[in-house]
Amino acid sequence: MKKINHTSIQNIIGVLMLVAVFLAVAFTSNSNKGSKVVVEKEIGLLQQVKERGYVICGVNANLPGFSAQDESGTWSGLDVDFCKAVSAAVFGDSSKVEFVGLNAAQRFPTLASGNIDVLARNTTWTISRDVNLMFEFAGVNYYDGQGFLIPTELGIKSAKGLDGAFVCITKETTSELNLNDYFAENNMAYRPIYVEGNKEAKAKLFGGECDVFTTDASGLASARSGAEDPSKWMVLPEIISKEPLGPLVRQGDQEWEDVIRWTHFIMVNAEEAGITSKNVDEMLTAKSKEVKRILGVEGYIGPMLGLGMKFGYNIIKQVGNYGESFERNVGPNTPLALERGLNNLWKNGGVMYVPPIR
Ligand SMILES: N[C@@H](CCC(=O)N[C@@H](CS)C(=O)NCC(=O)O)C(=O)O
Repeated sequence: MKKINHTSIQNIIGVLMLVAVFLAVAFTSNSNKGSKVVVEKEIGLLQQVKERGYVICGVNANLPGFSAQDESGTWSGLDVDFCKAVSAAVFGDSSKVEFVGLNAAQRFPTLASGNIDVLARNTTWTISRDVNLMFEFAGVNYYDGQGFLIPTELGIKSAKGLDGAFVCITKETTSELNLNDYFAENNMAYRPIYVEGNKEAKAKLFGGECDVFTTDASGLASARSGAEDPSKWMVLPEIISKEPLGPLVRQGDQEWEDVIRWTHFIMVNAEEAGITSKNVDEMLTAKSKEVKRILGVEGYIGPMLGLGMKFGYNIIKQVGNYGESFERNVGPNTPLALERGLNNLWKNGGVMYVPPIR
């Protein structure tokens, strides 16, 4: 992980802006009575990101399918694609991203401190994170739920058979809270084995130190795909929670929040409209008005967001639509082998339904 310290630069910019605003107000109110009051507008994060030349995206350091690095240091995954899409939207170039790998405990302090611009790290949208921690979730890029992964030879068929089990659990996650609730509600006990992340959980589960690993079902699929023989591991049928995972930003910068939100929405809308990375150039001349708006051929969608006319085109051309990203990273033909399920478009039986580009 790269060490970064953007906070001090941001702090200096922040102080300079406050001084500018103060001087503008003081000057106009003391010596310019009767004339127009000019107050400098605070520079938002979108402008800061543009000036910096790249976006800083907090991701999971080690969750293949969602975000992970290969031996050469190249990042890939559904969340990584989202960061690239933001970069394509802002810069017309999906490569202008600095990835910061974060574990569960690091993610919120890092976002709050301003060291990252956006967090796209299999993070569940909950009321306490939204309201109490003062973040804003921009949407849901993966509808998930919590499950249990066990060695097939344990012979258990239901989570109700886990009374007394040694459970591998990641600290500072919704998984930890749900686990407590589920066992208490079912009058069962468990012995927690706390882990920092997937890597440790896999080592402890595959090494026999815990009987079961519990987390988001997508995380279980990712862990299982890393086993020497995945067929020796099974996911129990119970899904004990709702885990809507999505990107989030700090509260208070609506312009930036909108860029993040509509980056996701445009990827889903593109899938709905049948625009892919392969056919996007042909689609530029399609008759559909919706397609024209998504690709910036008609309308004024990009500039409304502080982006270029072609921001949608750039996202789809360089990263693809939501379905393409799903298939490439976590779908049936990947080691995670996840079905679209809830993440299918609403038209196809799922709950992926986003506001229109209009
Ligand atoms: N979605 C849950 C769980 C997120 C989470 O951190 N899950 C663990 C288990 S899959 C993880 O991502 N581990 C990867 C790692 O840090 O190595 C939340 O937002 O609290």
